[in-house]
Amino acid sequence: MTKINNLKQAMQKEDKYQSFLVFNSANLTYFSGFQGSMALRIPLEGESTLFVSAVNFEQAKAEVKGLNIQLVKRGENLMETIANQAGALGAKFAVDSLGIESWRALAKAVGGEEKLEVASNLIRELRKVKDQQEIQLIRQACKIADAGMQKAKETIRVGVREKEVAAEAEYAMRKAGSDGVAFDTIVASGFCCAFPHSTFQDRTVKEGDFVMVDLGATHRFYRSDITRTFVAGKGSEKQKRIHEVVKLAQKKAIEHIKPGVAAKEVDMTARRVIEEAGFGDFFVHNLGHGVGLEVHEAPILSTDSKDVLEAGNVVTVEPGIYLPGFGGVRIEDTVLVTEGGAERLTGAFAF
Ligand SMILES: [Mn+2]
Repeated sequence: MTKINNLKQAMQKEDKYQSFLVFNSANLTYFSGFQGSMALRIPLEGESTLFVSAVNFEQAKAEVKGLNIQLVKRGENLMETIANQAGALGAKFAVDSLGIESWRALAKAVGGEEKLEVASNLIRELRKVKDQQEIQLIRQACKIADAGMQKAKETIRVGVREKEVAAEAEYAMRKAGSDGVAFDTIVASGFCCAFPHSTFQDRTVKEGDFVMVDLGATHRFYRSDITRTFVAGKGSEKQKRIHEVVKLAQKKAIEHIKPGVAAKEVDMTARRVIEEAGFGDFFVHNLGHGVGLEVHEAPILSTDSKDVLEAGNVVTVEPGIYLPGFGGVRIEDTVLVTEGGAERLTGAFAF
């Protein structure tokens, strides 16, 4: 229960919370290793309690170690159950995140909104730095994503439909052991590549089209994220030029990564390459984001990020150039920040 102890330490430093009440589903998985609980109470002292409804109770008992497991019966008010279990009605509670109606119900149960404080940042900071086991799971999710990308590459040809490429890639990932996709697979061709998140089209790939493939796998709740942009048939000089610029931007950014470096510096390193090539207006998103239990988490690689990189961070590096009406290129890998720099976790094949 190192993760829980780490949170207790962070709470001790703050010196104002009696308990941390966790509701966010990724945070619940993070601390319990289990998906399907309703809440977790982590008191400063003593055992933590996982609140589970009848539907998942038996599975939780079988799979969760080191936590009290409390059944929340059908019709029972979760917030009142938590408040009763927590006791100590004068105390202050840290909360990670809640919808507005649940927040009101919790406030009522503990005796006032002034007893609640949003402290999701404490958990954000913990989840940013992956331990060895988490890194191993992400590594495996990345390997599976590579298998999917390899299959996408083999499937892309003039005349193929976007959805067929996506289906083959996802099938390959399943066969390689994926628990599911990390997010909806994107296959975008031709002018659609100018939309960074194109999903609704089902174009038939034409000669000379860019084909952008963005996919990821999930392995025991941990995720991966990779993008490649291919050309069907023969590419033009302009296409090659754009692809080279994006590739160079990614390479320079990855070379810049090491512990102690500000995340915004890494974003700016890639952005500078693209600006110098004259495409500055067409890199319309952040350079990258953390990957773990969620496909978008901390740290963030953006121009206004306050994160500073640490060994154990896992981030994407994904520069792109998107030219309206023409198409676009994005190249993305999931990267581990190591003591010495960065290790690419995706991109095992030559694509
Ligand atoms: Mn991404």
